[in-house]
Amino acid sequence: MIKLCGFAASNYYNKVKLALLEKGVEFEEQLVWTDRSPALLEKSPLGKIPYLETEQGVLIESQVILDYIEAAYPAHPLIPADPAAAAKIRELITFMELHLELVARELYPQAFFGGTVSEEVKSRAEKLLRRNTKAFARLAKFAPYIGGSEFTMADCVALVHLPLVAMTTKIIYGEDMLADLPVREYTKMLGERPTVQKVNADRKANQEVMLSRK
Ligand SMILES: N[C@@H](CCC(=O)N[C@@H](CS)C(=O)NCC(=O)O)C(=O)O
Repeated sequence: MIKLCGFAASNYYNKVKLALLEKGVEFEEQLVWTDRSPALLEKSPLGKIPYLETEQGVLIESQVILDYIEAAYPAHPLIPADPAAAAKIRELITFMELHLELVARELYPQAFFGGTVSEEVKSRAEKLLRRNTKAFARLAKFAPYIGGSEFTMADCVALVHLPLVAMTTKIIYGEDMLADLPVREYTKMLGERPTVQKVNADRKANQEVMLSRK
């Protein structure tokens, strides 16, 4: 059986977990912290999670993992069959990860982990996030799902990243840069799905464990 490795406080871990739950794929979970141990680097060369253990070997990078899962388990598709519609879903995913999450990630040490981030980094991220959140507002549909009328892989991504980006900008700049978008309503709507409830409950439990380790 495939094994999802990492920890449930991670947005990238939960993106994969939600997709597996939505598709009804059987999987195990293994708790792995990012400790840079040789054992971890053996599986995931950058020491990042999630990674997926399959019968054919280990896969890293959450989007690669989702694409593998989609191809290996075609039931309950999370990507439209039509190539153009599928590309629009992937466009949203790439946009959220490259232009929102990865930029906001620079700020997480100060926003969530008691560290500090230089003024230079904050100011560069602010410029990018102001521009990128405006652009995202033109792409995202919220109708009611992020890419339109169907739940897709892009929702597995939006659900885990958008609230984090909103919270980070609020903490660091005193302003939720996604406030003009219906992120809260969207998150609430998705929160009615049993799969999302499971992901959220596991995330909260793991966050407590994470805090107690410090
Ligand atoms: N591009 C990677 C990002 C994964 C990632 O950044 N994971 C974080 C946890 S949310 C991590 O492992 N951080 C530890 C580190 O970078 O050393 C993916 O999509 O899987």
